[in-house]
Amino acid sequence: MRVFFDQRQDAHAPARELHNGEWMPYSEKPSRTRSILDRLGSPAAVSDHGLAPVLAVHERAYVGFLQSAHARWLAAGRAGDAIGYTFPVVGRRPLPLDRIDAQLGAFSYDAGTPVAAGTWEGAYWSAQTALSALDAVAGGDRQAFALCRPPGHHAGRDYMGGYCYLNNAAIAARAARPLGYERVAILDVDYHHGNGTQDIFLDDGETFFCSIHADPATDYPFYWGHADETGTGDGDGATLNLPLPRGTAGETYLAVLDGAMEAIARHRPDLLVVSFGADTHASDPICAFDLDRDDFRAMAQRIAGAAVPVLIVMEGGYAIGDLGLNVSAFLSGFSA
Ligand code: Q9C
Ligand code: ZN
Repeated sequence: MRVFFDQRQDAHAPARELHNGEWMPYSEKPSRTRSILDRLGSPAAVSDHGLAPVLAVHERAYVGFLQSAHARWLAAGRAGDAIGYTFPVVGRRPLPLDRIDAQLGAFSYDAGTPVAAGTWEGAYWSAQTALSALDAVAGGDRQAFALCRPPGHHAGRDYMGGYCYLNNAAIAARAARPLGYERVAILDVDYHHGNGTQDIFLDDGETFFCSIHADPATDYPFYWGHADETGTGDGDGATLNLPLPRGTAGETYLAVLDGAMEAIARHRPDLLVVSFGADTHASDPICAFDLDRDDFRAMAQRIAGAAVPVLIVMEGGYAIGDLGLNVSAFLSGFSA
């Protein structure tokens, strides 16, 4: 399976995040991609698809904010990474405020997602990586792996959060339609619920979104991912959330995945996009499932059983020492 990655993605390197009330080193580090590439070998080249596929998912004002936020943070006399502290999510009037702090709040929902000097460059190339892997699938590859970093599944049309800025999986899923894929399914197997992806496709009946994740009653992002969120309008029934308790191990997880694959099959997709997070592994430092590498391989075998082309998009996974082994175990299941 071809692996897509562009070195410019690693321009994104925030220093720290607010975690459990304390400043901690940022978990979503450039060394994540190095750990993975050490195991997977040289990546295929990423090509530039421009901004149009990004703007098919994200609001122009939000994209402009991402492009300019760090420069405007410095212009306001600040140092380091730009980070908000006021989040107008309740009521959220569309006030066109220019103040950098107001915009950092308006375009995000958490304090764990700073805008660093290289964030736009990294996020832009991460999205281009997903689009390039999509081209490989459209060109006949059975599967392709987009080594996206920064990840994307927590980012919505006009917001960042959870280490995510541009929603790479959503951008690829939207770009797939003009390539002839009418019915797309997105399976999100990151430890955390893919709230951004869910929001983007919530009222879209052609795109089926299914997520298996830690119960948001106990885990981030808390306010999305509950089992009663099933889609709205035309998308009624095209969202399926399968929350699981902390400590879930392989047997339970794989049985739930079987159910997810049956639901996906009922949608009759001609393309499956997998948002893959390795943060379900038992060794992940910030997550609490109990999967091992054999479980990762078994997951991929079940997904491959869908007999549709699969675009795999990297999301989370923070056990940096093991990350390359964990990701390559997952990918190996597609050829087993
Ligand atoms: N530092 C992904 O796995 N952590 N995102 C909340 C604040 C947020 C994880 C504590 C976890 C986001 C792509
Ligand atoms: Zn995650």
